Amino acid sequence: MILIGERINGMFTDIGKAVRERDPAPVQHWARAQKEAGADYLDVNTGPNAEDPVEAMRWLVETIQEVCDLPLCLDSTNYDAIEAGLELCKRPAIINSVPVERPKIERVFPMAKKYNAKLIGLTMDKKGIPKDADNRTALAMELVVVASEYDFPLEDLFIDPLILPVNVAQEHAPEVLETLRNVKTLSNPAPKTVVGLSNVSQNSVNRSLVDRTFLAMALAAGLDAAILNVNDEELLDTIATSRILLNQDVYAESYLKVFRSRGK
Ligand code: THG
Repeated sequence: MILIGERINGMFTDIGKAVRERDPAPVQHWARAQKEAGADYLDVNTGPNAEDPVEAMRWLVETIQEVCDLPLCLDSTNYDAIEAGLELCKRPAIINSVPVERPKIERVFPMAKKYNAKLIGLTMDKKGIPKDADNRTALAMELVVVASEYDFPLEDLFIDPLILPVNVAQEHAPEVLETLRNVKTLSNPAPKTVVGLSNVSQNSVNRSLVDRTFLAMALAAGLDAAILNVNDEELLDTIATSRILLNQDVYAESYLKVFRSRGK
């Protein structure tokens, strides 16, 4: 599975402050720590309160790339900020994200092709996030059709069925799992799937347990990638164990150790 480290996000107090004060230390600390933990990509989000999101994104990308060579997942609703980040990225990035809304689609798909970026498409439109799997799947299908229109490779499209906090939107969780299963039947090749895992446990108790239980279920439903807390060791052990139980890795008594040494 593709691990996208969630930690460089202005939603976290230390990163929000670092962005405001242009202090590289916390950003570079988390870039190194997430790479060390086994991240494949780093999510980069200036946070909701960045004064000038375009300049903040430029600063984050440059600050990260000074100490870390991982590819980046540029996370913003501001496409000028995403494009400013793409211009600086040394390695092909992931654009995070685009909903099913025409003007946004028309801006983002050509941008993804120009910068050879992968793209996360959200199962939401102007009306918001549908409650049930059928309507989420219908929006995923629209994204697949759009990708074909733009001649965008389906294996570079990640469908995000948008998991919500279980304490306030419990009925969404099984619908997200069903959507993950459905997406794999939409086309050949099928698009990939991704979730922002920590959403599920926001404001709930025992967050790590909620995260890793949902992740095991999502992996069984075919999940390919997640934006997640790569520094949660039990979460990574759950991925390794799920891979064994889904017969995706060969069982060995040392399987946890083998998984944790990936990429090092
Ligand atoms: N889909 C896509 N992108 C996403 C999301 C998604 N990007 C953002 C988010 N959701 C995924 N990243 C996070 C990062 C942090 C948290 C949740 C999801 C989080 N933060 C603490 C909190 O709110 O409790 C911050 C507080 C703190 O500890 O300082 O939980 O779904 N495509």
